[in-house]
Amino acid sequence: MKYSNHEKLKMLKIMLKARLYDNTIVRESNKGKLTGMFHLGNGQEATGAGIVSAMGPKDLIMPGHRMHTANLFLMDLQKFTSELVGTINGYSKGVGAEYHCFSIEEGLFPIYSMLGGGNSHTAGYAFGMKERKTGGVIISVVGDGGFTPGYNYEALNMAALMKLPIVFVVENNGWAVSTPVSKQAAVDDLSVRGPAFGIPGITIHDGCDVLKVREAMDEAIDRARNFEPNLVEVKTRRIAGHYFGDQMKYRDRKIEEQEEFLHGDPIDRLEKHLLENNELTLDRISQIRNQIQAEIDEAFNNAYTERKITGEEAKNLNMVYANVEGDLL
Ligand SMILES: Cc1ncc(C[n+]2csc(CCOP(=O)(O)OP(=O)(O)O)c2C)c(N)n1
Ligand SMILES: [Mg+2]
Repeated sequence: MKYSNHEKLKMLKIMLKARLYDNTIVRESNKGKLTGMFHLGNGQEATGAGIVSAMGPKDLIMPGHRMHTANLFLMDLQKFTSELVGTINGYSKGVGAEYHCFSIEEGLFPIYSMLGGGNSHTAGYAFGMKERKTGGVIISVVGDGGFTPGYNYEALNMAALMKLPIVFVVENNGWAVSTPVSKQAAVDDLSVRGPAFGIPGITIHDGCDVLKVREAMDEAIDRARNFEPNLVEVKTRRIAGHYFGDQMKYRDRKIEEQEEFLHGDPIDRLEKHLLENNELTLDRISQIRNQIQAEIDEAFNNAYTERKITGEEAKNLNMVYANVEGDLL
């Protein structure tokens, strides 16, 4: 087996934490304790877990907006939760919420709202990393929808020309809100766009298999570290709506099931693999789940006792923009 038991357990814990966290967002929203717009990653956890478990200490990621695997693996659980609840103890003092919660120090690059446009920012950052010889790589994730606008291709072109230490990841979950990928692209695999600009592109068709994603990311990150930018498309599935509360009237679940749209649950699949190889027991799984859930509950309960940011404070731009001094490089 390519990965040790320790590494596989790490991937399982990353996926479980994100799943239990997303389920907690649903539970707390239903109770009326949590307000805001949330993008859930249920069913897509293998993408984030395969990526972040492959990252080295000097690497950064710009995650997708529903990739809580990355937030929860790299960031402090309490500060992330405080940010979601909107308290001044959060990463961005409660003004960033889920979408704009970042921490460069911990390896998390901010998501740019104009989806896909972040690829230009990360390419620029990769140029800085190369100039400064940090030895790090940046992993730049967008969804299938985010990868549609043209500015993505300027980033691919510049990365290829300047041989930047960057891995572009497209998390293709089949949907951009209510638009299926077949209405956004005339090709089956979005990875063909890499070679068009002179960088390798691969598609992982079974993106719910975390070990396959991890293997591809190990290779992709190695290449990028040697200044060979490349593109990885992960085909996965969006089980939930675009945002929590989306009724998904535009989807026909029966047709999706008939078309074998469902790849299986990535967490169940890894657990099954570990159980069959006697690398894990059912007791241990439930112990791990209970422990993670207790930590999540504690983080939410603490956040509810913290002071929420006021409307006036949220409008204060000094709380949004950093003071940048000196040479950016
Ligand atoms: C350039 C741009 N167009 C539209 C939007 C509005 N929007 C927010 S999320 C989203 C869907 C993005 O789909 P995708 O990139 O596939 O990510 P997914 O939500 O499926 O994870 C859209 C269209 C946006 N943020 N940026
Ligand atoms: Mg999508």
